[in-house]
Amino acid sequence: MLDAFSKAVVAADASTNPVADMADLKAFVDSGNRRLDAVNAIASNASCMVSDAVAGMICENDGLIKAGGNCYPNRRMAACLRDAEIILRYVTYALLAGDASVLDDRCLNGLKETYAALGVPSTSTVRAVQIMKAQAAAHIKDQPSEARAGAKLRIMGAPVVDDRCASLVAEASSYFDRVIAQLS
Ligand SMILES: CCC1=C(C)/C(=C/C2=NC(=C\c3[nH]c(/C=C4\NC(=O)[C@H](C)[C@H]4CC)c(C)c3CCC(=O)O)/C(CCC(=O)O)=C2C)NC1=O
Repeated sequence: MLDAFSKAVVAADASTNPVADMADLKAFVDSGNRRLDAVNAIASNASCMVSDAVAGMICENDGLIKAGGNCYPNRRMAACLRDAEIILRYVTYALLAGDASVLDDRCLNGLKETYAALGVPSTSTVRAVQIMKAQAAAHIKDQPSEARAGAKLRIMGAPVVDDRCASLVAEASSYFDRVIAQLS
């Protein structure tokens, strides 16, 4: 598992050079508090995000909870909610570390094959991940939609700067895209 610092050291070592991209590391340190706010925005809303994403996935395809569907019976429904929670958790780890390797190595490695073996429909999982990607962007920007959240609307109130944290939204989105690419 790597993070922004260890990755720079590994890259420098591989080319037997001193660590070169100090500008990138400085930017990582400078944005540290914003990064922690972004991680907190996701982690603090995780159970709501997961249940909403899986419910949305099922609303769009209710065959999943009928006999023969992969969220039927309750044992599989529980496994599905757990998997969505696992994926979201590893995305937040990657965002915290500023590096995707923890997500790749400990969550995505072999997941597509596991799903194929168990008959878990990857297209449906991808749909739930797409919903979590949109939710995460809204929470990092601290602009959850009133229309979608209803009574559960929750504003974190952390300061949001620079185009509503566009770079952290883009980085988090890239980790969700990694999950989607791996399962597609
Ligand atoms: C740490 C990383 C890690 C991951 C990622 C992980 C995933 C994972 N998901 C599994 C099962 C499963 N995953 C799902 C998920 C779904 N079914 C659907 O229809 C939806 C599309 C989707 C939810 C979005 C289901 C239903 C099962 C159980 C399948 C079965 O037993 O038939 C299994 C098989 C073993 C088990 O049931 O616990 C693994 C290993 N386990 C891990 O340790």
